Amino acid sequence: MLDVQSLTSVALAVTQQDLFEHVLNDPVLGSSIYANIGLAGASLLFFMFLARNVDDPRSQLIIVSAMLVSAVSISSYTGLASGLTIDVLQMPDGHALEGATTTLEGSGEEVEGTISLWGRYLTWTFSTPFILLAIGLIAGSNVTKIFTAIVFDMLIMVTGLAAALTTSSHLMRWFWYAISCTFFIVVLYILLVEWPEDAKAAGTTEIFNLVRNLTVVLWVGYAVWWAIGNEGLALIEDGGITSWGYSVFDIVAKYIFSFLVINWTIKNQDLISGGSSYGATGDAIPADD
Ligand code: RET
Repeated sequence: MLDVQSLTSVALAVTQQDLFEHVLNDPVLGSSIYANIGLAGASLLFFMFLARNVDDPRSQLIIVSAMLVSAVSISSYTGLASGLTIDVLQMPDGHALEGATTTLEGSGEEVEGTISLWGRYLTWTFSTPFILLAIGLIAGSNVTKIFTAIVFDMLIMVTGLAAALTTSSHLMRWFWYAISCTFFIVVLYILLVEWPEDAKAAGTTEIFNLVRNLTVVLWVGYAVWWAIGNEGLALIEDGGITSWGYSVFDIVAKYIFSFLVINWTIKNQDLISGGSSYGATGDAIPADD
């Protein structure tokens, strides 16, 4: 039998279309997403143009890696824009936004919960490894260190996603956050202690320091922003402003970062080159030059 309570909950269920329209009709939230779809697309085309004449395989690997950051980004922001990878989540007892409501901008309907752009954390799992691969290759690091940095990095993002999606207990949200930060320390150690020595040996210290510093400062910024944004302590309660923070970090950590890497690589192919057969796997290995 259908009672009044279940009727209300049916009426209040947030659909994907509600979320799509919410993004569309909230200028702050919407612009934080649409701007990045445009920027990611434009960067991809621009990087393709810049690198059109590069034929050294190791330089190409660094460039492709940097370009993949934008390729993942356009997919990530499309997920958010379509409402596929966002939700209105009801925060557990003890969270600053426990019992908060959100007005859906499309329908004007008020629903319980706060907006979560959880797709960001999901897709960072696929974009940030390419940032680290590019930095590790520039530093001339070995497979062990690159593998370690990348796997722990992916775990940062997956556990960050778990922190965002856990609604059962406030403590468990922060426990996930603490696990994520612990993995982050591993990545920071590699960036700050291991790779500088490798970069020195490779003669790439200058560009390494530039992109490494940019990365370390911004990545710490993401972690702090999560803690103070609507999903953490909610010092910033608004989902749109929280989202713009990440979007600004993304613009520097992805597109500006990639431009610096690609532009430098194009000009320093001699230094980066591992020979024309670098990475070859078949019998038809061209003669080494
Ligand atoms: C989270 C929350 C949990 C604790 C930590 C985090 C770190 C996130 C970082 C994100 C970097 C994202 C980039 C995206 C570009 O594509 C998940 C926010 C430590 C470091 C560079």
